[in-house]
Amino acid sequence: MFRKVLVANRGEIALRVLNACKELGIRTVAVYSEADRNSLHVRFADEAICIGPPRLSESYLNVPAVISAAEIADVEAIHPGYGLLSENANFAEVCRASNIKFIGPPPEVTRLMGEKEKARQAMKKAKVPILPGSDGILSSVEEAQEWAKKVGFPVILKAKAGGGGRGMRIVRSEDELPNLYHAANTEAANAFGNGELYMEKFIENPRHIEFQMLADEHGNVASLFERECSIQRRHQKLIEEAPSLQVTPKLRDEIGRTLCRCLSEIGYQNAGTVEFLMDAERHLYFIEMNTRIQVEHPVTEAITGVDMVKAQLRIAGGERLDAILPSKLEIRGHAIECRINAEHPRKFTPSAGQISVFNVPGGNGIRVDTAQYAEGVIPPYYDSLIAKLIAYGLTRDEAIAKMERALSQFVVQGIETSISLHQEIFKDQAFREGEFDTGFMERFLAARTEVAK
Ligand code: MV4
Repeated sequence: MFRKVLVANRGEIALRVLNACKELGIRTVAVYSEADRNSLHVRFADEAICIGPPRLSESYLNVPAVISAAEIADVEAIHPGYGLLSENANFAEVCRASNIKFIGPPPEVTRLMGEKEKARQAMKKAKVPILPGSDGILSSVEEAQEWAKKVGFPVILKAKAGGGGRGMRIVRSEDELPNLYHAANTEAANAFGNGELYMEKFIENPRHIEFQMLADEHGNVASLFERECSIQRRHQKLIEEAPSLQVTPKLRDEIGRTLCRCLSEIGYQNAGTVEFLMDAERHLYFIEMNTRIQVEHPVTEAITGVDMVKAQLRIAGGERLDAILPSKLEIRGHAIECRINAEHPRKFTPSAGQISVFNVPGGNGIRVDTAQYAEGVIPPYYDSLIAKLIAYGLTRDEAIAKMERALSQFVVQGIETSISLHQEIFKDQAFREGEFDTGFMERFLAARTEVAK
């Protein structure tokens, strides 16, 4: 196992990774920006190195600064957490060139999955179900029209370099296509420096379901089952749960097996998430793959009992999956996560400042991942996630009851948070019955505005 690891992140995930290192007896090095001097990830690491001013581009995204810190501290590996440098293949290549192990997949695989159309073709080749759509990149509006006729409207244009909802256009009829093609093309060229587009059949209000995978460096791959992530607003997830009520044991097993074969063929390594859309007939279709640990990994940890960050470290250290995982992975119980954000619960405007009161709930079935504390300061430069509240029960109803109890005991004063929004969602009948899709939040917020009038 590694002697010393650098954690190239901040906030709750930096703390989560430090904790996993500690439990494995690995020495830890934190990096931090000038705005994070008093952060818990700095306090709890064995060593901490300031890598620059508050702005992300000058600190946490500054590759030479991060690599210099790793060399000065003489670490053997870097864990990137999520966001920031976690899906940057160039960074993983610089790590490799500097003889530092990047804890994640090889840069070649990260690059393949970053090119969404190539990822789609790779999945198709391995018999993972994909949506009807173009075979490769569209070379002109004319070619787009031909594919749209074949696939049938509505279709969606997506940027090859996109993801997370940027550079997409829904096209509902032939006459709309030329304008929307040019709009998507221009937007993608400006946002990603690459305007190339592909096309898929558009699914109206799908559910968003993702499979958690772990792969070792010896060709072994395991599925840690799915998470349901449809409760989101503007591509920001708010609530995730596992397992999904919509996935039957048969479908779970089929998709899991197919993905294991597929990722083994591709040479995937470490943790990864394969995203699917589910249509009204409950069919799953691959859309993209995330090559990092995700925010919502604790719900999978709760239902499988696997410490996924420890698994990441051990995989990167060369261990085999059969030494890391139980002999038979099984789902036990149900877990739900609420992302607590420092933002106005109705307006969604970010809320920076100093926390005065911070009471974290606990007790049976409750887990809170946070790097915040009373008198801590939320800087205005970074994302608004301040805590993840995870409830676990033997049934979904039990997890809901525990979550509602814990939300009522989570007290944050001094800044605004999304806690009251979560409490309202948990009162919603459709949510409680599991009757929701990716259109849920828009409908929920529209109905709430009506009531407020
Ligand atoms: C789609 C889709 C419907 N049909 N693709 C949005 C983000 C990106 N990861 C993929 N997205 C979508 N792709 C087809 N063919 C609808 C969405 C989508 C969505 C997907 C997952 C979670 C939330 C979403 C919210 C709006 C649209």
